[in-house]
Amino acid sequence: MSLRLAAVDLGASSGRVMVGRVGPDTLELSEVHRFSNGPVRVQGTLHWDILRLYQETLAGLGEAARTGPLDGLGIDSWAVDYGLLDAEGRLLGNPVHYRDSRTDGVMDGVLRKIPAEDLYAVTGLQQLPFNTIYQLVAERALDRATSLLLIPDLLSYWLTGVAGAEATNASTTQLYDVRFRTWSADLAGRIGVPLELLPPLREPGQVIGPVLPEVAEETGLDATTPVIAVGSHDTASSVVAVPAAAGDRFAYISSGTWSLVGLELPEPVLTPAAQEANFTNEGGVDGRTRFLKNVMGLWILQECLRVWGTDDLVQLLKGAADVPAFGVLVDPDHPSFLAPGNMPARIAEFCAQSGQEPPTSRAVIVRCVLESLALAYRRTLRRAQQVAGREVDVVHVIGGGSQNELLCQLTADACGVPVLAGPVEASALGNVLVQARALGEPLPDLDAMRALVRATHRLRRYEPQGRPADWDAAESRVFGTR
Ligand code: LFR
Repeated sequence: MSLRLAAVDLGASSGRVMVGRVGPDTLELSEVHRFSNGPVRVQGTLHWDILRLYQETLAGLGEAARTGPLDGLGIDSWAVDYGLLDAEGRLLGNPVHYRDSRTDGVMDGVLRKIPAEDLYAVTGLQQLPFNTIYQLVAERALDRATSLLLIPDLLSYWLTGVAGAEATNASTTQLYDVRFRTWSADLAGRIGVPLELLPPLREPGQVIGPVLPEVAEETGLDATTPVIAVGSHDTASSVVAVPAAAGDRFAYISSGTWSLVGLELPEPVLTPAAQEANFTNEGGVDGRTRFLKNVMGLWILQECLRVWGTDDLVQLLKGAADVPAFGVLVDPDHPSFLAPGNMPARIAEFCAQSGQEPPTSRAVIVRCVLESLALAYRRTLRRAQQVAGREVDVVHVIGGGSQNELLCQLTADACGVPVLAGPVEASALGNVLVQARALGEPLPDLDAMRALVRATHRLRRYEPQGRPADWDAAESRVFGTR
């Protein structure tokens, strides 16, 4: 016997609906619908096209229903962004994209009123300019809103009519008290957000409700199909699917538009050192802590491809593999790489300002991005281990970036430990695993879920090569001795 479950997994550059089959020895996914996603600029503001995302979700669920009856469905997406609803439950405008410039300078203003130490002591969150707390300070429609729903919660609300806030994603808002696992009334009050705006919290595994009759009619789903809260933050779902064995000393890199680099811990680390290093303590499934940092990720490369008008990554990677190592390097987390735009030009600019010859060929630019990412991974992992007092023997690279062989090899070389790459669709796997448990599949804990991922997915291993001293030299070249 196995369960048939739909995972709706929305990333910043693409979304997909997958049908998963989960049983005692079975964990299979098949993609039934894939669609593009990205910012839409309207009169100077970057939005998400949320109604199209909903429509694509319905289309995907319709495809899924055509493959046979479903036992449940769950939604995960990127974090921090939200829709505001009025008293009748209607959406007040298109959600704003976290890369929009409305938050420029907002963080500094808030930190003058709320000391960074106080924020960290309560939320344990890394400072990113687009955290929900800063978006809300910049929000214009706040006085008309009665409820705030994070993106996956908004879509679940449209599917079921039931509002709520799933905890792993709520933990990314910087309004969530990581110690007591509740909304922070104090922080909300201090930025002028009424607590009533924030809906009741729910845990991954909770059944949200059956799909509405109109949804059943449009998709062909059975009207009793439950929508289940999963780790609705995509990174929380992908960490569920890290194929580590019990007792392994592992780190992970959830590699997509962002690279989320860190450790899984039983408790948050709220020390001054953790704050200083700007590590986040995001909530994981089963109460785990995702102790990690955002590294800019494949975003820079995606934007290069967009500007070059090509999607032939394979050819570009071939070229980059032949470029000599340790040429041009950048700090991928430099704020100039955050907003959409001409990344090749911004890389050239970074090089000019740091006394390097700006790269002209595409191959050199791609090599530069990948080596710079590997360097940032190395630096982040070292800090994570120091600050959390843990050692790591292996790095699991999961998500789309696990298919990038050059990046995986560079990551192993830079970090000086083996990389295990895969699974690619980690978020969707974590999504269906949590649903399966909610519906009674005997997957008592994360170890059991991960054992099933290991037993059913082939991983690729990369051994570290090259000289560690070269990476030391590269690191001090880019970051100084900091
Ligand atoms: C990855 C991710 C990151 C989050 C960023 C913005 O898709 O969810 O975890 O920091 O997107 O929401």
